[in-house]
Amino acid sequence: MTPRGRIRLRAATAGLLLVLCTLAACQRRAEPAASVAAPSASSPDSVAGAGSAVVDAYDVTKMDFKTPPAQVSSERHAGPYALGDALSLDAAVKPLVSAPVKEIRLDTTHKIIEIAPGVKFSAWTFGDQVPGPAVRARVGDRIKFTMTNRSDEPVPGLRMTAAPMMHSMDFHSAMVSPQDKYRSIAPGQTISFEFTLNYPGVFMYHCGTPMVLEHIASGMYGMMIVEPRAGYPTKVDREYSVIQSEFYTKPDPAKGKVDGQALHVLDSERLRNKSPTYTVFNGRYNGMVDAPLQAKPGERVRLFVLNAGPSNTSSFHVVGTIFDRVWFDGNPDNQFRGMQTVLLGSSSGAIVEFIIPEAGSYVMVDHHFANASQGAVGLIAAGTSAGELEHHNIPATATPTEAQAVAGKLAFESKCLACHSIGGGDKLGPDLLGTTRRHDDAWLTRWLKAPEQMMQTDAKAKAMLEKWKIPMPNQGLSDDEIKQYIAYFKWADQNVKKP
Ligand code: HEC
Ligand SMILES: [Cu+2]
Repeated sequence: MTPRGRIRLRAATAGLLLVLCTLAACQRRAEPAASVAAPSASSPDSVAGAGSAVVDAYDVTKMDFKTPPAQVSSERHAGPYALGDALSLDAAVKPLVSAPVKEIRLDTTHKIIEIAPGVKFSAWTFGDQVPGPAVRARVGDRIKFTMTNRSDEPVPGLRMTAAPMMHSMDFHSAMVSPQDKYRSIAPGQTISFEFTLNYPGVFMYHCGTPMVLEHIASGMYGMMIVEPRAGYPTKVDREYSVIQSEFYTKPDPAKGKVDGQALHVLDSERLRNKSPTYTVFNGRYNGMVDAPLQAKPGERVRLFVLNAGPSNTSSFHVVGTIFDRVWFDGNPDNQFRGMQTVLLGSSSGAIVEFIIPEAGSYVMVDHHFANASQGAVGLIAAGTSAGELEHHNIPATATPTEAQAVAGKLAFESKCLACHSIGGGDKLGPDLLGTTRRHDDAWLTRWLKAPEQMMQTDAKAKAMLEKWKIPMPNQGLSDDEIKQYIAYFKWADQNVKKP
């Protein structure tokens, strides 16, 4: 075939494809819930032009991209760090406020937060909290945003603080010039800008000042929920936000202390190696284990999930249920049904909805279990106190709520279940129910640290080996892990009844 012939053939194929695509689009257009690829701004939507009555939610010619230049002033705001009735300060997401203009203020601060019990971390924040407050709005709403850089205000109760510095705000829900709206402002300055929300989603916002990695890892992120113009197609009983993020910490080299506890600062070595010390939900190690989200059996729960990163991926899962719907990036047009997990890269979001099938304590985890073991665990407590529960995988074992014990239970289920049960009878090794009555903490610690040594030196251990014949292998446990196992065993000895 001549080159010219080839081109002609290609043109014909393209034409055919175009016709097919248009037909397919027309067909899809007949279903109101379905979506159609957005036309480019330069070529108007040919399908809508053909007289279709259904409105295209993605008609870019109807979107609003007009926004005046950002205003920067040296006015310093002195009131609350976060303002606006579209904001939710904790995991319970408030209902949508109907006003089409949403004024929000998120000031930046430098603050000491507690990531885990006793781990005080020198953080940078939006709205004086990590994560920053969740913003809730809907497509078509106008966001009027203001932020004062208050990073130079002294941290209460602490003489030494992180040096004041430039900060900025980058909303993934906006379509604006980054050089104008996302510019960095100095301590004491205030920036204001506005924009209209054109796409629904669960969007990240974060500081965009270089090194962005450090600003996000220090706590400068949050979620903006943008509902579709007509709201969500489902009705739910509960709505919560869950933000996963990583912390990279080391004890302060200057040996700073807060309330008598060691101050922790950003570890830039770990940060570059993507090797966090904590991976958490809503800013705290096992945070929602200590304060579970509430729901009732039979209820439908909607979680707004965001992986703020900065660098790792989340495989979000809820033990005990299946996601009836997953709206990837929080847009109902990106729908999956019957999902077990949702994979979220850094800054990806999702809405997941599910039914609570029966009374229980449903465990939210990053199913990358190395991440879960760093604190990305939470509970949805549904209709029963945790102590009365039975775990589905292990009969007669309830779920504790205290953080150490929960971590111990998770670790037990992954490392010890092959040879032990708790209250379920002997396996290769003894049933461990009652082990904290048979042995004190010091003995258990020594045993878990080095069973092979104990079997040579300790009389009790020698007797056990004689009875059980096979020696328990050294499990290579760290001191922290050993504390968690013992916390779990103690909890079990108080809460699990002998069957
Ligand atoms: C390969 C099998 C095996 C695995 C895996 C194992 N153990 Fe053991 N464990 C034993 C055996 C067998 C004994 C009894 C002593 C002996 O013979 O070594 C024992 C004894 C114990 C005891 C003392 C029992 C008592 O109450 O008197 C504790 C506590 C214990 N194991 C904890 C653990 C923990 C925690 C893990 C997981 C991190 C674990 N074991 C993993 C086999 C195992
Ligand atoms: Cu910043």
